Amino acid sequence: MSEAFVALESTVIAHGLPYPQNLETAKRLEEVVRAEGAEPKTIALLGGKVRVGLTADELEYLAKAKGVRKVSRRDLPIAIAMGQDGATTVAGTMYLANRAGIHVFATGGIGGVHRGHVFDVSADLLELAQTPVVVVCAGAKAILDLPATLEVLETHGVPVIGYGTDEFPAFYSRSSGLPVDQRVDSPEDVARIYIAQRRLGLPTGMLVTVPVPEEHEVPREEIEPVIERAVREAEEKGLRGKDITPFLLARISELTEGWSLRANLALLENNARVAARISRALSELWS
Ligand code: PSU
Ligand code: MN
Repeated sequence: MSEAFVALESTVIAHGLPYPQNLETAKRLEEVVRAEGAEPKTIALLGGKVRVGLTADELEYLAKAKGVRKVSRRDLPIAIAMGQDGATTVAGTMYLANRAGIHVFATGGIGGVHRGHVFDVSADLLELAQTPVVVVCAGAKAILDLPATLEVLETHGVPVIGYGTDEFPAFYSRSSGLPVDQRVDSPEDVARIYIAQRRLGLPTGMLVTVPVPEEHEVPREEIEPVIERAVREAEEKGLRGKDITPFLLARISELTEGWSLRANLALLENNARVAARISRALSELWS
C-alpha cells in the first residue's frame, strides 16, 4: 500500500481563524490525520517558495504573521516571483496538492457565489472544475448564495457527494434543504467514485460534504440573522473581492461570541478525519 496523504490549506490559518485558535487547530488537524494512519501536508508559500508540508515553527510563523498574502490560483505566480509569504485558499491549495501528487484535501468550507454579487464567484469552484482533487468540507457557509454555488458546480461538472447526508450541509448547520448528487456512507464509496472519474479521463475534482457533528451544530434560524448583519456591514464598508470572506468569518465569530468558532473547529477536525479515511481507502483500492 502506498502512503496516504491529506493536504491541508493555510488561508484558514492566516485569515480564517483568530490566534491562538488558528495555531492550535492547525496542529490538531495534523494530529487527527496521523491518528487515522495518513500523512498530513499543510500547504503554503514561504518567501516565494512552495511548501508542501510545514514544520511546527513554520506553522507558528504563519499563525502569528500579519499581512500574509491570501493566495488563490491567480496569486500563485505573483507571490512566487515576488518572494512573498502566502496562505493558500482552497483553489491555491488544490492546484499545489495536485502537482505534488496528493489526491485528497480537507478544509472547513469552500468559497462560492457571494450573496447579491453574482460575479463574485470564488476561484475555488472553477478549480474544482479543472483539478482532480477530492475536497472534503462541511459545505459552504450560508454567507454565500448556496443555490447559486451548487448551480455553478453543476455547470462545471463537479460531483457533489453527501457523506452520510442527503442534503448539502451549510457549514454551521447540518442542512440547507438543497440536495447533493449522491449520498455515500463509506470512505471506500468516495474512493470508487474518484477512481471512476479518473478512468473516464474527466479533468474535474469532486466535493465531499460532511455535516458538522450534531453536538456542535448551530441551528439555521440562529445563525441566519447574524450572517445577514455581517453581509450588510460588508456592503456598508464597501468591501470587495478577496477581502469579503475574511471579514465575514471574523465578524460572525465576534457577533456570536465564539460559539460559531467552536462549531468551526469541530467541523474542521471531523473533515480531517474523514479525509484521512478516504485517502487510506484510495491508496488501498487504486492500483
Ligand atoms: N470558508 C470558510 N473558511 C475559510 C474560507 C472559506 O468557512 O477559511 C477560506 C478558504 O481558504 C477559501 C477562501 O478557499 O476562504 C475563499 O475565499 P474567496 O471567497 O475570496 O475565494
Ligand atoms: Mn470572492
